Amino acid sequence: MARKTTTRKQRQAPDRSPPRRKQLAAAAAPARNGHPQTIGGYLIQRLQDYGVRDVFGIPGDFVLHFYGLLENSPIRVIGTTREDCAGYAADAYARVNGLGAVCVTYCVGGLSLCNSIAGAFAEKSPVVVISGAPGISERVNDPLLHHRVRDFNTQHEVFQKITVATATLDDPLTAFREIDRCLEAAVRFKRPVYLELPRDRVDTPALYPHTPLTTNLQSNKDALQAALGEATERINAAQRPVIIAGVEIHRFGLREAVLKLAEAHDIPMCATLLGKSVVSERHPLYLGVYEGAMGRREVTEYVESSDCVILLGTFMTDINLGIFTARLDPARCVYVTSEKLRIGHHHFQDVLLGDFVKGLSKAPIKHAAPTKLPSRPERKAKPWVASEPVTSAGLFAFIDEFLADEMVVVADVGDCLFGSADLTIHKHTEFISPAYYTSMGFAIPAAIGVQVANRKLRPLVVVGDGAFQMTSLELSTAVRNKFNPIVIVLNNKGYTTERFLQEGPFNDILNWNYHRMPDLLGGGWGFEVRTMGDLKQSMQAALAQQDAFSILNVHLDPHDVSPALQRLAARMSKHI
Ligand SMILES: Cc1ncc(C[n+]2csc(CCOP(=O)(O)OP(=O)(O)O)c2C)c(N)n1
Ligand SMILES: [Mg+2]
Repeated sequence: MARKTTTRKQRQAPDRSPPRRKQLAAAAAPARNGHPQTIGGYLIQRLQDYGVRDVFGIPGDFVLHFYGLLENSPIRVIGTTREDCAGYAADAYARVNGLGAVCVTYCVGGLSLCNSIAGAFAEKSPVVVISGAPGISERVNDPLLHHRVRDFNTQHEVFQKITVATATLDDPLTAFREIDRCLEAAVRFKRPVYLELPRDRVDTPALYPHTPLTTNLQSNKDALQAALGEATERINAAQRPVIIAGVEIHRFGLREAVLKLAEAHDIPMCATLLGKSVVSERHPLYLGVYEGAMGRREVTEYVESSDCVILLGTFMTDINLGIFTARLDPARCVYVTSEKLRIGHHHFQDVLLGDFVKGLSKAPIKHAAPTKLPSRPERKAKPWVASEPVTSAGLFAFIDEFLADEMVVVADVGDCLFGSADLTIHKHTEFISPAYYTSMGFAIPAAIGVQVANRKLRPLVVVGDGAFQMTSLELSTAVRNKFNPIVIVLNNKGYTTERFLQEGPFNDILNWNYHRMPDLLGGGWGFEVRTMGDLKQSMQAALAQQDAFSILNVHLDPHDVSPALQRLAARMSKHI
């Protein structure tokens, strides 16, 4: 495949002499025109083969040469302010694009990525972590090189715990196959992988021409048939089957198959909080988010009284299940994920999620359409008075009215997550949040990742003041790249979610002038919002500002929370 090796970026690189540029461009390219296939060049080639067009990160001396290669390849490097932010951005990029990548320096960069990559692992988001490392030739006599922690393998060992595959690309005999193996694992398991590239191995040529390896996983035909037969029988025997679609339906590209299954047989559908928006929330068969006692009563009752609950690609997490308040009898469930297939109490092995879901959508299911679906909440926002102070409930009702088709809601952790659970997401895949791992600080860098992946999407970020203080400087990257997220800061003067569980001074934080971030960053538009009238005006202005980010500092009472959080907090306080 011919690959472009000169780009706009080359013209911008000011301090590289022409011969050096040529050398880098050749190394970034695959083997052709007599240039050798190198470890660094092959990695860049394979990333592109998997659809990665952008890599997030911060350089350092152990990865600088590889950065030079990236810069001279068609891949765009998006610099961030911190490595953990690069990880969140790559995670969100992966959720939109299918695969994401982050490239950092040894230990100081890599170890700073751990939390965001752990979140990507927990929530099944495939991110390729590339870390530079000291050269193999530099390690003779075990020197104490800068950034080293314990020994030269420390960082690699840490990442073994939070990724699905790892490799050190130190040997040209194995490096090319290892790249294939790790990238394949990321895509197959939808989890992060780790590749460590010693700096003196970036240009190491292959010992012989390497052809990319891909494996084609297949279900065991008999097991698939038996599972489909049993599931069909159960659904046919049921009076009120219901589907719960989870996050894996999105990750494995099975949305169409689930819709086909639901539509062909008039089976109503719910989503989980982590999988929210996996099916369009405007679909006539869509009931709402199922979250046990935390969710809307009508949805909970419909699901829990169903005689056949078909759980497709859902994680049975505590938050998804309303802190384990869900009452789902396994004997009445068909439960399938990429890791498990259980029908009632029967377990099946070697059946791929995709084969099962697609198979079920074509199965001879015969079942009468449900006579009555639970009513959906009245979508008409309550009339409000311009002078009335903004409340959490009022804010989310207002946002619900404002949501436009091209918007992606990116929710952080805290009341913003629970409040946004009740928003109506117009299309699919338009709700992104760390709803299971729940690490604060995800949303702002994730919004950057969304717009790097697809500039046409406009993130509507809902974030608490506490979470905002963790990673808000990543708005700097929005200014640099002329991105235009609309950021709504729920300024309740502290950690209200925690305040709800246990009051204490540790829940107080400094009240920043969030709306003045644009002064600091030299770009963007800031608005201070106290009343519903302010909210309307500033949202209209923010929507009109297409060329830069907007930030709304929404003052809320420190004890005002969404109804969903009230329900959840009541449950959680029983466990503390
Ligand atoms: C990285 C991280 N640190 C700590 C927590 C624990 N925690 C959960 S919610 C919360 C408070 C969030 O505050 P804020 O972002 O202001 O949202 P609010 O609860 O006020 O809506 C904390 C500290 C966490 N989830 N993630
Ligand atoms: Mg807060």
